[in-house]
Amino acid sequence: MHEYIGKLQQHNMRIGIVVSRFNELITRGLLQGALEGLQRYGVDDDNITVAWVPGAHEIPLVAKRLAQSGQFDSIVCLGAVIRGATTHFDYVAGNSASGVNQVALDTGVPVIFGILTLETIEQGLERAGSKAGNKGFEAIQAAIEMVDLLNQLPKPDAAATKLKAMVQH
Ligand code: INI
Repeated sequence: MHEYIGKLQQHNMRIGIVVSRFNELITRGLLQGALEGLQRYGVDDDNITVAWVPGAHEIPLVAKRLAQSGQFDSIVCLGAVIRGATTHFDYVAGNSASGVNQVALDTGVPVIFGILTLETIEQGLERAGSKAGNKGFEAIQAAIEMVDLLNQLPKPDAAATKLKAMVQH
């Protein structure tokens, strides 16, 4: 039997963080938790890049650019979508979730979903450092674990991947 599990250890990991300005009170808390996590696990400051976007809707495009650059081992996405009186919430929350997921599948780079979907601002503040821990910190742990796991797993078969890309075009 072959069993794999990512460890919370990193060697010279390069990380891109995409964070949204919408609901900035919450997202700044998430970013702070993420930066504390990176410091805790010994990630070099020079290996950390932060890109701010207007809202959660813009996160996937910027995450994709960073992932495609080849300069990052993982991308961490941080945002806060709060349910309002309109259906806007469903579009922003749904599209950002599926967009982030798609970037990971398209690029093979682990893209971590640290976008909170919330009923109230209070719930967001609780999850961004006040009562219920910090989801930004947890997102960093997920990133480190995924990078380690993917390093352990068998690499994609280059020939098969190239053939599939040719067939799709
Ligand atoms: N963006 C968020 O990050 N959170 C929200 O709660 C939110 N709401 O509720 O509207 C939100 N909207 C902005 C959206 O992400 C885009 O920036 C905007 O639509 C421009 O494309």
